[in-house]
Amino acid sequence: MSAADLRALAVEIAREAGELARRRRAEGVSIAASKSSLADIVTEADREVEALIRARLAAERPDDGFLGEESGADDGTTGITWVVDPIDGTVNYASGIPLYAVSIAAVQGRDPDHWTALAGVVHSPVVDETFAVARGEGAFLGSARLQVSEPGAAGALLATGFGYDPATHAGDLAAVGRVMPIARDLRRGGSAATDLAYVAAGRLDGYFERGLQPWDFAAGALLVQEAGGVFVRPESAEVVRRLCLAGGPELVAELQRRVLDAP
Ligand code: LIP
Repeated sequence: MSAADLRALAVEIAREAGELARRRRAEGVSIAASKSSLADIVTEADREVEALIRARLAAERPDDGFLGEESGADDGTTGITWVVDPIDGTVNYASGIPLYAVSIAAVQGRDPDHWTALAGVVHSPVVDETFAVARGEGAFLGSARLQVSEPGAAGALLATGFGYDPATHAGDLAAVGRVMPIARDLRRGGSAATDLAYVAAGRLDGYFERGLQPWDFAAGALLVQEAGGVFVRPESAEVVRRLCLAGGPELVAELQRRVLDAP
């Protein structure tokens, strides 16, 4: 199956999963549990949507691997792993804030530092936007080819996020303070996958956040790369909450200097 075929399958499943998520949200959402902290929640819909995605992938690609936020990992035998966040922006979703997305990526390998992303989709059901990508074939929103943007004279429009652990907020806010001198403004949307898709689409100039999970960035990173941008997770002493950076090459280098290399 080509990267384009993997993309087509990811798009088909993501749109179906997004419709289920949207329908369940309209019916009312219940919190199923909290995970790493009280703020890190999972809804019954997260679990149901991931189950749908997993079942559809198992039917179409039974020998591939799977890595999902809610149901964990299974090794396959093909070397291809599907990396899935069924509802990225879970807190938004549970709170009724209409900014969440289904993120599905097909990668060659298992290790986020070494895998090769082949195809991906970030689908936003509320606004019905499907950002799709296949390696070497560009990133698209519908038929529109995506291209990252460069900051204007007023500075960069940036996005970031904060972890679920309150103990990390002071450091994250210090990083915000170090990047604001080059920013025109900052957005904190609550969905990393959506933020990355917006960087690929040129709606945001850049993005930075510590502590993302592979399923948060697997599809969005490839969107950014195929839209002419860079997505990096620089090695540092901070192993658990790795910094993710995305945007045009020059802006990402400046963000890294200000966020990672600063004292
Ligand atoms: C979320 C990310 C967001 C981040 C949150 C959380 P989830 O993913 O998309 O950018 O700030 O802490 O990790 O938990 O909604 O799938």
